[in-house]
Amino acid sequence: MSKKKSKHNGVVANTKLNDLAHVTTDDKDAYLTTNQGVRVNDDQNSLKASARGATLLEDFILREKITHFDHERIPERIVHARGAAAHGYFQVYESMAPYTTAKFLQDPSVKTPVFVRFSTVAGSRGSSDLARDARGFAVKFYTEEGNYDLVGNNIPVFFIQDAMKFPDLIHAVKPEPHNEIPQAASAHDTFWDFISLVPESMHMIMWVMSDRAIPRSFRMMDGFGVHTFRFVNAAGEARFVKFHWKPMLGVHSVAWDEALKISGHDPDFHRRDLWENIAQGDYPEWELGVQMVEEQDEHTFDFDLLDATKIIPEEVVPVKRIGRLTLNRNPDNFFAETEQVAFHPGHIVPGIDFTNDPLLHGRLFSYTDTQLIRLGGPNFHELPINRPLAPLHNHQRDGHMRQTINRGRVSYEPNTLGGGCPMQAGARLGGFTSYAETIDGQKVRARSASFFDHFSQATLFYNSQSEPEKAHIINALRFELGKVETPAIRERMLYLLSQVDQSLASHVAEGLGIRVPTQLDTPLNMSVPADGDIAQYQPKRVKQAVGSSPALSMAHTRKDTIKTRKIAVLAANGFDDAALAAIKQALMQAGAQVKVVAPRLGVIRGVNGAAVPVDCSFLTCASVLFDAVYVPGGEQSIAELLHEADAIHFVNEAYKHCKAIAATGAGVELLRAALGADSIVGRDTDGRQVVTDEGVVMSQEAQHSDVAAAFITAIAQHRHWSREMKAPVPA
Ligand code: HDE
Repeated sequence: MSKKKSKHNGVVANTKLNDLAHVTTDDKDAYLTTNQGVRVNDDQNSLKASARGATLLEDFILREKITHFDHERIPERIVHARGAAAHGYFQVYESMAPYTTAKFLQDPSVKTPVFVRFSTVAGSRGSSDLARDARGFAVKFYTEEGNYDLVGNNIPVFFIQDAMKFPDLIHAVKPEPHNEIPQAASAHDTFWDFISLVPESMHMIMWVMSDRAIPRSFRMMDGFGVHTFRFVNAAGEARFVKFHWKPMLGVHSVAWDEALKISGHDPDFHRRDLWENIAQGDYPEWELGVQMVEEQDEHTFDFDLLDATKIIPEEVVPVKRIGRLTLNRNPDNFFAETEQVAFHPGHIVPGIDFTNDPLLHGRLFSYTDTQLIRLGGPNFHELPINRPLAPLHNHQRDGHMRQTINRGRVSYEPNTLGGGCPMQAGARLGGFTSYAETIDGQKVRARSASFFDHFSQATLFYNSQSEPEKAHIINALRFELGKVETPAIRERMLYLLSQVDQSLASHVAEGLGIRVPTQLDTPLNMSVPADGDIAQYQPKRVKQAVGSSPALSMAHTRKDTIKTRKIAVLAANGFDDAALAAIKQALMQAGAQVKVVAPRLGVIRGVNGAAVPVDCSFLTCASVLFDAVYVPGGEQSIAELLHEADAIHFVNEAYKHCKAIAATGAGVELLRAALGADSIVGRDTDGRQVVTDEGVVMSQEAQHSDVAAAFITAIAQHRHWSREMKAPVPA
């Protein structure tokens, strides 16, 4: 284990990578051996009694190889099975000493190594990245004081308030047990049956039915610690804290139709996007933000800080940005690192502490328990990816796959034979000391009355969305409930939605072809103890401090960069190479990635003779894998593309998904063929000017110097959702 420190007495950026290097191997110039190191002479044939004879049990090489193969799999995570991860580092902007003693939050010159895993929740390991789902955002900080895990999601609230309901929630959302259908989807009866009976889920439902649940990229989504934690400073003063990760590229999502198609064209879309961008040096970055609340203000909110179905609106308590996370290295081995990494919200360091959130407390039990079955025993912390960089000394011994060789006869405390070692460390020596919170109460199975406002923040979320975002939520609910086969579940859900927003419920009902019920036969909340007071468990609205929170809408996210955006160029032989070169240069200068899509693979030649390699053909990629499309002119190229149904479909589909589209010279003809004369194309009257409208940029001039800038502005908007309000595009 490396103890290397920088001159600032901090952990240097790559300390964890140095640590992993000790166990990382490659096979360059090596001979094939068994696991015992014996060189293998024939890896093609098993040992037989004559060439056509029976295989001999004696063949220890065959037996070892097949036995190891038979045991290659471990149970996938029960939730968050599908994921991708990367290494990087975290750096604080300025000392957080006034608020916390956590060492990795003190010195801006210290780069703390991290390993970050993103995931979907419901699907199996091999499911599509683009499922409608929350995304896990789990960060392991290898700090000087031990590992700190911030195991969050890209949604700031959760479905349920108490850990007791977690297995029920997950059983409901997972594929149904009789036929294991559907994979990685909440659009089925058992999920909505459960949700319709658990109104505390309504706030989270608004988020997962919004486009937040279909991110454009892991690199373009928020992260949240969800629970309220505590910061504790050197004076022992505590403050409540909520954690936020804010992506430097803004928060962006794809369209639902697009998500469905990406799942077919590239189910590894998010995984690939993360991998490729890190590999090419476009390192994803997030800022860590904190919302801090003084202890004495605990009860000043219109919700309970311990209730994981609530946010603190940013307009009420601003987010202070305190540091930056950079992911700059892909793992070497998916299984050893991404699959075996074991996160745990209970992995905290001095200066950070828990609150009494009952969901968090269940998690504090669950994560070690799950590793025991997944990773096979109590020594999972010794796996290289899980090992802290901080030195580790205790009297825990033995167990499956123990790696450490502990010297000496002492494995107990107190002892004299070992000189009393390892010694307890007082708080001043960095020993973890729990915050001395006063707890005085009766032992009860109950839920606090302060947890029963189930709808106000769902309404706040809905009210804070732009019109296109609201339309997407309505469509998502129409889709999900449309897949539900039991009419009573649909009706119940509509009633619940009417408690969030009447017009939302009516719009969804219209799509389902039924009415919103005006009352229910049973109480709203059916999650009630057998002898509980049903009335006490029913939702109660509390007046909110804000009616709308702009921070909740992706419409207000960062829209001033096209860095790492993927732009497709549609071209064939005879394309206008000068026009392409100019636009490509401008796009790449702004940080975008440009790919040439053509009828066939190989090389295409421009009118001026330039030879351009084709990145993919219409068969091997699709518009849904790109952020924008450019069609350069060139009569011959456009003539060929006009006969290529896939080229027309490409433009059409990009338009349908509200992406930026540019065309120059004869390229405008392809737009006309795809979008029709009634579209913006028809408005290009004199042909010389640059026409831009809702993200479509074109000029009939072969090269117009204003096209690139207008196109870049259009791409930076991410999507031009206003197009959806017009005639639907059949793509
Ligand atoms: Fe988890 N969760 N969870 N969870 N969770 C797991 O631990 C659990 C919850 C989250 O990339 C499991 O190692 C319970 C909230 C992430 O490896 C398991 C409850 C949030 C990951 C588990 C929750 C999360 C997990 C499965 C309710 C957002 C993936 C595999 C009491 C703040 C971490 C594993 C990774 C994984 C239990 C609720 C986030 C079974 C019991 C709320 C990001 O232990």
